[in-house]
Amino acid sequence: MGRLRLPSSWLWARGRAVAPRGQTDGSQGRGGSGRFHLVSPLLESAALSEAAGAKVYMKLENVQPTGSFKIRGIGYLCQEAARTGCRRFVCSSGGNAGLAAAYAAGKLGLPATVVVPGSAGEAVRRRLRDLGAEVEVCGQVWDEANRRALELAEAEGCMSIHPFDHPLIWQGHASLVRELRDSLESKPDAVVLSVGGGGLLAGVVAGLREVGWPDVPVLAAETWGAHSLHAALRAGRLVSLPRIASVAKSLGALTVSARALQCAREHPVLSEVVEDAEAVRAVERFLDDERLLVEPACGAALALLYAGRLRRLRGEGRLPPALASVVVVVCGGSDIHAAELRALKSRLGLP
Ligand code: PLV
Repeated sequence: MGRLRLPSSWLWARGRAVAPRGQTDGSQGRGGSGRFHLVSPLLESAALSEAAGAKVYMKLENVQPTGSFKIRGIGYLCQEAARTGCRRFVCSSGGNAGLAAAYAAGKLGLPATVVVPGSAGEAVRRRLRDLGAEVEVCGQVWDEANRRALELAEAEGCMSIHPFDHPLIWQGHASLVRELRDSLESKPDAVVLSVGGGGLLAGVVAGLREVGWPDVPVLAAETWGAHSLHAALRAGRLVSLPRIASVAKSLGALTVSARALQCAREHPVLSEVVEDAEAVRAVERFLDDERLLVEPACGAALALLYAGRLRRLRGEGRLPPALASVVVVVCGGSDIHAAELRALKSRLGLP
């Protein structure tokens, strides 16, 4: 069966997948199985607002089942795959997409194999097994694990659940923007998020168009060493990084998806790259400010606010001089704990 293809009954309209009448996009729940993600909290952060010089709302995706936004799109893709006859999921993942796939598989009563690179921490591997998934470790970076997952997915009844590159994943992630529309009084002046392979970016851009906010700029954060979107934008085409040289392992896709690059061309997307140290400092500061522990992958987006990038972009005229409100997607991540944060700080020579 191999890689899941978009069911032919789905339409592709203005860059987004549209379910035919009678099907839903995962937001409302379907066929008794319901959606797997929560409507996540949207909270104002005094500390981030102070740092950014604008009112900052946090979209708290770290409280989703399995600890990240991934369950939105992956949960939806898995539901659709099960509906179209899939009997086993095979997911390659830096960790969080695999956790979402394992969780969705459990809900759907189907087995899952998750292939992770050696860089995925032992705690994540254990959590995957606790969720009932078979775990295979292959290669050092996600791209190598992905090649192995595609091989495994060739088996009868298996489907490959890609961590970021599928229209149904983007459609599922777009639910995040529909929730923003439902809870904010007016549209935000910018959305800040992290980019790995670009699934979250593609989903948020799809959602912004869908709710009639096509002019809201997206600040796309990456770390140096995992800056595949930035490199592609600079080159004007998709390029592969030679290796992943960042502690933000969940952002570690050597090549960003074609859809992410296309989004950055069709939508106002400002690509910003931070140092690992800035991302890790942001993780620690966020823990102190909001008492929430997130991965460096998420720290990259927070760092744009803490390190004054928003102020700089306004100064450069790349964002309007006065911003009423900004939303930061607190994408979360499970591959972090207190000892890991201490280890990261010591590795980066941070006090
Ligand atoms: N992580 C993917 C890809 O890893 C995974 O397999 O879990 N923030 C967190 C906490 C993430 O886990 C990820 C993706 C991202 C941000 C970036 O999301 P994307 O890939 O949709 O841009 C290699």
